[in-house]
Amino acid sequence: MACITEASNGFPGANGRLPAECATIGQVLQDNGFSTFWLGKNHNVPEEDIASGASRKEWPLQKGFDRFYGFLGGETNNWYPDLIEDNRFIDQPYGPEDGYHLSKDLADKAIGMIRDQKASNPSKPWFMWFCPGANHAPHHAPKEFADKYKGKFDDGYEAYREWVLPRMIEKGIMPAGTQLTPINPLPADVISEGDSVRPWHTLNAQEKKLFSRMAEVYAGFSEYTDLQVGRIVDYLESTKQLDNTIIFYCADNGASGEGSPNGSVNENKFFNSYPDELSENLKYLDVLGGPDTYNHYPTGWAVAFSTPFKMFKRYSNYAGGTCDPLVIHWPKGIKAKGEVRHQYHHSTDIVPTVLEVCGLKMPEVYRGVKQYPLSGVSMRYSFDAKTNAQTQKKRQYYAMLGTRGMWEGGWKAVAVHAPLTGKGHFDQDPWELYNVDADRSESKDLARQHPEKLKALIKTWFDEADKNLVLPLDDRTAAEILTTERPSSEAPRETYLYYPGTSPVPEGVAVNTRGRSYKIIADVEITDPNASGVIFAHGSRFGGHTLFLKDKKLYYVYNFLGIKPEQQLVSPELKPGKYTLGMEFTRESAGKYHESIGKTKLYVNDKVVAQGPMRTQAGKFTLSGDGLCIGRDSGDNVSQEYKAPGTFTGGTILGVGVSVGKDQYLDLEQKAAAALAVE
Ligand SMILES: [Ca+2]
Repeated sequence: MACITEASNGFPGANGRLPAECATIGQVLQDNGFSTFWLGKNHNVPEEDIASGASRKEWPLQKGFDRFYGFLGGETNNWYPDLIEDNRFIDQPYGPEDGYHLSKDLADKAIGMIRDQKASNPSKPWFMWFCPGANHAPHHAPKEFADKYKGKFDDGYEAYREWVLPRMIEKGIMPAGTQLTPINPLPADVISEGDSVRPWHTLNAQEKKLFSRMAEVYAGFSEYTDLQVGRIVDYLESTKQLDNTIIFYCADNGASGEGSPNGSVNENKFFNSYPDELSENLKYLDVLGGPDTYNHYPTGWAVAFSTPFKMFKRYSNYAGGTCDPLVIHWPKGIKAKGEVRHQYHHSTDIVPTVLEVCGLKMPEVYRGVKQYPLSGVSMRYSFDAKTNAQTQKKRQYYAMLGTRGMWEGGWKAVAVHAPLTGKGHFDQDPWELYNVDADRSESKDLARQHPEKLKALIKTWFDEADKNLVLPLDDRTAAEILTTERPSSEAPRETYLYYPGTSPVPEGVAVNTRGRSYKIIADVEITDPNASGVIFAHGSRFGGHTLFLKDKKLYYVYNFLGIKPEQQLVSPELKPGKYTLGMEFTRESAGKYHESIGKTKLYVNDKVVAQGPMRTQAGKFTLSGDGLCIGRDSGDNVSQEYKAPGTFTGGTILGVGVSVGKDQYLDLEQKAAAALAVE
């Protein structure tokens, strides 16, 4: 788990699976009589296992959790989430038009799980890991929550940093004397352009308006989710459980720079290495944060919301990428109220704290396998410690996507390297040195003054990297990592057959049409002259493709990263009867951003009924959710010509073949018909 499961590279520390040497906190607590609940994000399942028909081995219920309600993967649409309940995919209980938002649904289900437990097993203690989609992208907030922050960010991100740091110092969150760091701290030959910040004064009026709104939406998303968490706390209080419940409240993600210098209304462009355009983004100003956008603010806000530190998420070397506030609340066990603790700690220290508080030890052997020792230390001592007391943590390494850092005894070494650059040359990276006990924001590089200290810390980094299976380092670009083919229990095939009535097939295991020619062939019987609906669909309004009947005509729509207009081919009217309906995309060249450029033909039986130029995406349609469906379009709809789920009616779909092989369409038509006939 050196990185996200999608970036697994096969080396022992990065194969995207929890090793048998690492029992989870769920397994340890479950074995000790706790009920265990997990809600929200679980990004620990390998992509090939995120499918209805796939192995459940790495799913939360097999990892020590009695219940699960949430999504598998890095993020999901908060209006149209990709939901799993326990061990199966489910459709969302109601839609955004009826007030759905994932944060709210998760809070409802969290309360429901505790109630269920109290009804049947009231004597058992419980453990809950609650991880909403917030504040990860996409930044989705009910409009009235975003509107509460109208005008609050109009002065820009530099002004926000200057405003917020004195407030942090005044509240004791940051030590007095903490310095602001530059908004673009890395040299031009290190940083990738997409991670740089455009100074506010260089923006035009429209950009300022759009960027401010993006921050308002983010703030609204945060407050809305906080309110939902508050409902769980209220429930605990009203049922007299709050006093003896220990709550760790923390942002798991931190401020993220995935929005690029201009922000995005469709973050999927970032994952396709396709640039955002201001004129395109401005069209969405009034609906930002709603179901029409898959939005992310620009890098300037990521820096501002990481004040006073340098950089943001993905930069494991600087505190802007790693440091988060953590609140621990436990009325019965902590005498202090509303106090601040400055002891350095790391997320690896939470499990040891939970175990100590519960009077438990990590087992040395679990299910016959000798366990790796826990890498963290308990924070229990800090509950009664003085604000500035010495930390009991000795050292902590950092590594992510080629970036790395080493904290030890109040000092920190930082390799000057940016993630996802594909630059490599790790052995030539300069290192910086900070005395973070005296300089929390890592503002004064002391590498020249203390070369021996720096050398020792770099050596410690290599010791820790060795011990924790960190090597080899990997700084390939997002597009390179995400589109790398990985070993799979199902080898890639030339032809994929899909059927109606199944769960959506997630993109990680579905046919890969990226960067190549492909054909879709459906065997359909139309019985009603007004038959309509989706035959084949994959993706959402932010990118995807779909074959459907509407107004008696066959449509093929390729939605390129949500950029309007949709690319459409439409047939003449069809009468009832048996048909082979399909399309063929022939890739001719690569565009500037590696998108495929080519031509598409629409077929009714063996006749071309429409054709035209088309471009297709270089990267995936979604990071998670909105899988491939037959007979409907799950989650969010790919085309605005219909509304999800767009269920097919007025006929029968026997099956749909998708081919990425070299066969001619007409040969394939016969082959697919033969294959489907025997299913
Ligand atoms: Ca969909």
